[in-house]
Amino acid sequence: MGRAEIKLFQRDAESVAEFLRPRLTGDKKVKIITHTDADGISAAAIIARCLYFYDVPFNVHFSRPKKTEEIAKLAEEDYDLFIFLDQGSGQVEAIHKFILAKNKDVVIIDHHPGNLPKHPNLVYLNPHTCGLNGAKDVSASGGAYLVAERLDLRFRHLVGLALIGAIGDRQEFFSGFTEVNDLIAKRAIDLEIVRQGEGLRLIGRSMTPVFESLHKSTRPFIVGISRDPSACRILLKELGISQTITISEFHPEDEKNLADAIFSRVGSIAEREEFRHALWGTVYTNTSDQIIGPRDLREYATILDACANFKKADVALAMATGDETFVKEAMELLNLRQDEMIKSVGWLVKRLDLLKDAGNFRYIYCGDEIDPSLIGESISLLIESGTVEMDKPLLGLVDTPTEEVKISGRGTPRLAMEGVDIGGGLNAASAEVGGFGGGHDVAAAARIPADKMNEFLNKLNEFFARKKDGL
Ligand SMILES: [Mn+2]
Repeated sequence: MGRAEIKLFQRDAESVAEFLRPRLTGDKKVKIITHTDADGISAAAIIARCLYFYDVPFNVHFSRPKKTEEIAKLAEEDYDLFIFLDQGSGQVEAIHKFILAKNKDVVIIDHHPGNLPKHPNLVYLNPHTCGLNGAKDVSASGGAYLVAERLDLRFRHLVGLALIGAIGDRQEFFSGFTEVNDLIAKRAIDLEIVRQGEGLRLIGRSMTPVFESLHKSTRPFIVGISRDPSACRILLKELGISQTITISEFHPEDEKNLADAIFSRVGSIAEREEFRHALWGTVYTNTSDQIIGPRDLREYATILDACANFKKADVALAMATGDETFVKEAMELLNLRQDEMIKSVGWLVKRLDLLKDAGNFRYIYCGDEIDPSLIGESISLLIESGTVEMDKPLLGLVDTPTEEVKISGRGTPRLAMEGVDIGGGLNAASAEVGGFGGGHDVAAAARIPADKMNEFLNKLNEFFARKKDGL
């Protein structure tokens, strides 16, 4: 991978811009269909801001990728142009059958794989058709941004949103961004629209007093600090740091001192790279006043996701399109989300006595202590807390109200490189006990009948053992 693939992707972005230009005259009505997460919201915000600029009437709809019958219904709506963001590649057949067949226009900006046949009324931008990796090299927001930039260089101040979407989709790695994301980040930094630095990566660094950031910290959950207000107070007092300023207002020396104090307080946890990188590393700061809300890009992505989690993606979109009146509500939703997550991950960290080693993976059965909708993220946060060794996959299991057990599995990029495929494992083992599941090599989920838990764990252990032996 490299220059040639990135060039192809940029050429495709130009084709989408060319397709859009004559359709942005204001007499065509546009429907945007996008995903309910930070990437989908950021991508929609970028395109929405272009449409505002050109006075094009439009409507934004948030949903999971649509089923065939839903696309048939969508085609009945009174719009001339349908823009699918962060989805659409997997629905091309239905899009052809129902929307293109009605002589309507379609744009797909997506980073999920799919079979994309050509049609005169369809253009798409997708890293998979350019030899790039859609899971890590670019998100839907990155694609949307490149299209916007080609429409008019004045949209360049939106570049922060491209990176917010990538961060939301966890496309930022210990070593930084890759390929198209890397190109976008470098350009944003060169143009001084985004500033890159090193610092504490705690959520809230640009908007919340440090005391709040610390005692509500889930990324990472800091043993002995998170959920312990008096420990936070003492720590800040010892360092002579005011509780009420934000981390971004710190003297650079204080920021380093606070990090060192935390590292020394957590003892051997400080040696776990998941914890180290979660606490300290690259931070990106938006400097353009065209994007309102938090300046820190990770914080921004977390807020968008928090809104989406409470089914308030419209609040997130309003903020991301520049409506100041929604910032407060978005921040409140972030607060609620953090309360929820810190309760779950706090419980996990406290009950590590329940953690069991199955041989080829570790697991923790939580009964009904953690909500099934939160277990996946909770396990990710448990890993970032540095309290579990990650030389093998980690699974969280919870009871559901429907007499099932939900399983969320998480690995690390290193395990994936060694060939550990959690999605494949959960898929195979759940199928063998009458359940279902799947996902990616580093993150996956499954559901099984409640009485089949032990059988499932044995099957999964065998699956990983077979893979290890190269069978
Ligand atoms: Mn995405």
